[in-house]
Amino acid sequence: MLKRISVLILAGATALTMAGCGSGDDGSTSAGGSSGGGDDKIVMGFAQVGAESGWRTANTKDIQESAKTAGIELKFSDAQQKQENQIKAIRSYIQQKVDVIAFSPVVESGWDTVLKEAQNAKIPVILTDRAVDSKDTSLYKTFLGSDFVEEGKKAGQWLVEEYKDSKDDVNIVQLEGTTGSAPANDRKAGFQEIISADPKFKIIASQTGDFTRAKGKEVMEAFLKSNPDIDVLYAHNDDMGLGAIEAIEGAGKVPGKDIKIITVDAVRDGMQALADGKINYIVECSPLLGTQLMDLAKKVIAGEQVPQRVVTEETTFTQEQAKEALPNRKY
Ligand code: GYE
Repeated sequence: MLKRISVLILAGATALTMAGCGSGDDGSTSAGGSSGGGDDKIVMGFAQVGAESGWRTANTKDIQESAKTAGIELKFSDAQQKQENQIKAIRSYIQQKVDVIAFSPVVESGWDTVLKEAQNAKIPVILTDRAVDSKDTSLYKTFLGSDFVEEGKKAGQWLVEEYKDSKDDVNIVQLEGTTGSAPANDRKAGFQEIISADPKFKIIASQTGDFTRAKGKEVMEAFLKSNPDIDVLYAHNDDMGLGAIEAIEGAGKVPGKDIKIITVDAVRDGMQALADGKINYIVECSPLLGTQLMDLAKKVIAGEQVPQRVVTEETTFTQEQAKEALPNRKY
């Protein structure tokens, strides 16, 4: 009984804090259950990008599990890689008066209006995984995710090292992520910065594969048809790389040997292909953002100060390292 009372008191305190920070001007909060979770539970609206890759599937699962563990009620939507769907989802979370909105923006641009709407409704927003290019950084509380420029640089550094003794041109094809997305923009820029130090590195073709396996295969088939002499493929994620491997094998070439392959993510299927010698190097990008996201949400709702940027820690994998890491890989 006592326990129940103290839970209620705590819940009351949380509800008050939530009223101040998130649930609008109705001081008593959610008597009618408008936030959907009763008074004692934080309600988070999460607008996910889609289900385009192994990374995304792992990310979604981790967020759902972490919400449960943290005792946060999660309203979840999948935008199928379309910005308009994400905007709709965010508007519906605003209408439902959730306590906090988190989302992983499909593309970088075009968010100011809807973020302003959330701000006017006093609902804090947390960016997860991908960034927005809004000038007004007060539109979101914090941005949790990887440094994609750094990932691109790591990919470039491996390549420079791999070809350090070669004087010949190195013909590179690039499979870009979703056009306009932060990881596509930044992984391209970071890679370019490193390889441009030596003119022998030539990007002979570069096109989006939308972060999917099917598109990666399709675009690689086209690359192979128009470019007989490809030395290296740089794919902005494992899935596009895995699709490209099918195209390369279909063209009678040996992935990892005839064409060297660098990818980003390090999901299980990618790591398996790396261990099997079909990929040469993977730059890790961790999808396990859930626990940190829930912690940040609690802090933001409690009115605590949080850093504007929280960068995920990541590593890289060679073929040998992939063999070692695979048995314990969680996703
Ligand atoms: O690398 C890719 C996914 O935004 C970091 O999106 C994420 C990227 C990830 O589709 O596989």
